[in-house]
Amino acid sequence: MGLKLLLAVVWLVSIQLTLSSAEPRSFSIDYKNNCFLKDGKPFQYVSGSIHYSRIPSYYWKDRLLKMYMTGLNAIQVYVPWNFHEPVRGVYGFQGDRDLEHFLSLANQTGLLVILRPGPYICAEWEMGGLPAWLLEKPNIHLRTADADYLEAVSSWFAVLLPRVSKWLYSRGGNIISVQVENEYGSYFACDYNYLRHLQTLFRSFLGEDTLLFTTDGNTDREMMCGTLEGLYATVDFGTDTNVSAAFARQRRFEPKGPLVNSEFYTGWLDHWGEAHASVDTMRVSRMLEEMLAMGANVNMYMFEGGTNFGYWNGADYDSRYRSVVTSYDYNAPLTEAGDPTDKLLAIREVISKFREIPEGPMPPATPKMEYGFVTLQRVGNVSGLLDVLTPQGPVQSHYPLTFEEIKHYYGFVLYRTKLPQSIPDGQPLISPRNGIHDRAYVSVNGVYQGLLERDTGLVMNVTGQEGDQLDVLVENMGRVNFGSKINDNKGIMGELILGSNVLTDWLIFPVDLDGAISRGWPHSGMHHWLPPHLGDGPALYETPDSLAGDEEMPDLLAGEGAGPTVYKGILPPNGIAWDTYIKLIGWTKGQVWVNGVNLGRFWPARGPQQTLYVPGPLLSTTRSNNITVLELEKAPTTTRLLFMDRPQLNATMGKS
Ligand code: 6DJ
Repeated sequence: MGLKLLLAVVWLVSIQLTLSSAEPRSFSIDYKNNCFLKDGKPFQYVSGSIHYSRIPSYYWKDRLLKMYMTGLNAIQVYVPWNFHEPVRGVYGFQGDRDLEHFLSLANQTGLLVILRPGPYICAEWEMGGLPAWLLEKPNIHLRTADADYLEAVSSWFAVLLPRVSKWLYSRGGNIISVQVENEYGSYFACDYNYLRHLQTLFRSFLGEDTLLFTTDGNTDREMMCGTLEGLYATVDFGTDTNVSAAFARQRRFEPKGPLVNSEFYTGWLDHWGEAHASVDTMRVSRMLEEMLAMGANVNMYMFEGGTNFGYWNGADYDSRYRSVVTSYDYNAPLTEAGDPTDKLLAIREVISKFREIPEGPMPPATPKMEYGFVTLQRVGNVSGLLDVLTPQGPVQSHYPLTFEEIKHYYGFVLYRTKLPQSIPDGQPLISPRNGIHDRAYVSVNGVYQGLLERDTGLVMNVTGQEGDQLDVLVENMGRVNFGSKINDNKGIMGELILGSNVLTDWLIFPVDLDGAISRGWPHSGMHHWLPPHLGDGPALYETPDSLAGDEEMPDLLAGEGAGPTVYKGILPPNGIAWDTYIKLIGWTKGQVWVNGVNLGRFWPARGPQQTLYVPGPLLSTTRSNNITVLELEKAPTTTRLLFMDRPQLNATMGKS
C-alpha cells in the first residue's frame, strides 16, 4: 500500500514536471549556442523577401505556395506606411492592402514571418515608404527624433502594431521577429534618440518578449549608427562580399547569437536609362550553401519582386536623380509574374541539402497570352481635358506651389499662366535652381514645345504671343527612397523664369487621371462629371474666365500627337484572362491603365524595360477591356499597343 502510494506520487510529480517543462510558443535567441530557439529548440531560417504591395492580392497564395515548395520556412515582409496611410489619418487595409489577410495566407501555407514595419523601408518604394504628407512641414527632419516626425510615426504605429500584434508567434500567429527601422546606419542623422523612441513604441505594442532586430550594411559606420542595445544586430550583403568577413563584422557587434544575413541579394534593381541588372545563379546558390552550412540564417532579397504599379516606384539620388523602373522583377528566383526560374530550382537544390523540401510538384508558371494588337484613339491633350481631370478647379497662387502644398502627392500637376510678353523668336524658359521635380512638359496654347528635366534639362526654348496660355505639366517620377535627399518635394520648386521675367500668377491644377479613369472615363465619356460634394455647392476655387478657356483651346490633330495626350482603346474579350505584357512600340513615355488599374510607367525610349506586366485577373473574359494611355511626349504614327506573352526588361536604349 505504502509502495503504491509512493509510485502514484512519483507518477503525479513526473507529469507535473513534464507539463511545466513544455515550452509555450516562443521565439528567442540562444546566446550560448549561437542560434535562434523556436519553442525552445534550435532553429535556422531560410527565408525570402516578398512585398505584398507589389503583387495583386489574388496572386498572394500562389506566390507563397511557390516559396514554401522551394523549401523556405519563412518570408520577410515590409509594411509600406504610405501604402496604408496615403493621406494623413486616412487608413487603407482592404483588398491589396489587407496585410492581415496576407499574414493569414502565409500562416496557412506554413511560412513564418519576419516583419519589417519600418517606419522607413527603403525598398525602391516611393519615399522609402514614408508618406509624402510628412513633407507638408517644411524642413521636417525625417528619420530622426524631430517632434513632428515622431508624432506621425507614433500615430501610425498605434494603428498598425495592434493589428499585427495578434499575429506574433508567441500569441499563436506566425511573426517570429520584427525589424526596427531599415539600414538606419546608412542614414547621415545617426540619431540614437530616434532608435530608442522606436524601440519603446515596439515594446509597448508588441511586448517585452518579441524579438526585435536591426539590419545594416557591412561597414563599421553603418553598424555603429544602425544598432542599439536591446535590438539584435544583423547584416545584409550579396554575392560580391566575402561571407566570413561580413559575418565577422556582425560578430563585432553581436559577439554571441545567431549569424543572420537579412538581405542576401539574389538579383538587383533597375533604373531608367541604365543596363538591366542580373546576378549569376551559380554565385547565388554557392554562397547560399556556404552560409547555410555555417548555420547562418538567410533571407533572400528578393525572392519574388513583383511590380511598382501606379506611381509607387522610388528613386536614388547620388550624383543625380535616378528613378527606378516599373518592374521590380529583380532578377529574383520567382519572376515579376511569379514564375519559377532556373535560379529557384538551383536554390531549392541547395536548401534540400539542409532541410526537407515539401513533397509534391512546384506549381507551374501561370499561363501567358498573346492577345495581339489593340489600336488606340486619341482622346485629347491634357491641357484641354482639365474639366474632367481637375473637376474641383485649380488653386491660384502668385508663385508655384509644390505637390505637397496642394496635397496632391502623386502623379501629375499642371501649372498654368500667361506669357507676359510676345516672344516670336523664342526665349529660354529656365528652372533656375534645378527646381523641376522631376519632369515638366511645356505647351503654349496647347501646342507642345518641349520639356525640362531635373538635373539634366534646366533650359528650353519657348515661343508665343503676349497673353498666350503657358501650360507646364509636371510629373512626379517617384520620391527618393535612399540617402540624405529623401525630403524630395515635387512640382516646381521656387520659380520659373522666361527670358528675364519671373513667371507669376499661376493656376495650379492637381491632375487626377486615376480618379477620372476609375469613374469610367474616357470610355464612358463622362466628360463633365462633378463629385457630389462639389456639384451642388460653390466651386472650391474659381477659375478666372481669361484662364479657364478649355473650350477655346486649339486641339492638336491626331497626326500631330506630341505633348501630354490621352488615348483610349478596347481589348475585346476572348474568353481567356491570362497574364500578358504590353509592349509599347514607338511610344515614348507615359502611363497605362487597364480596366481602371494603373499598371505603372512606360519609357521604352530610355529602357531597359520595354513591356508592362498585366496580371490576368485584371482582364474580363466577357466584357470589353478598357485601355487608357497617357503619352507625355510623342506617340508613334500608328497608335497601337501589342499584348504579348513574354516580358522584355533588358533593352537599354539611348537617352531620349
Ligand atoms: O534594405 C534595403 C532594401 O530595402 C537595402 N538595399 C536594397 C533595398 O533597398 S539597395 C537595394 C539597398 N540599400 C542601399 C545601399 C546602396 C548601395
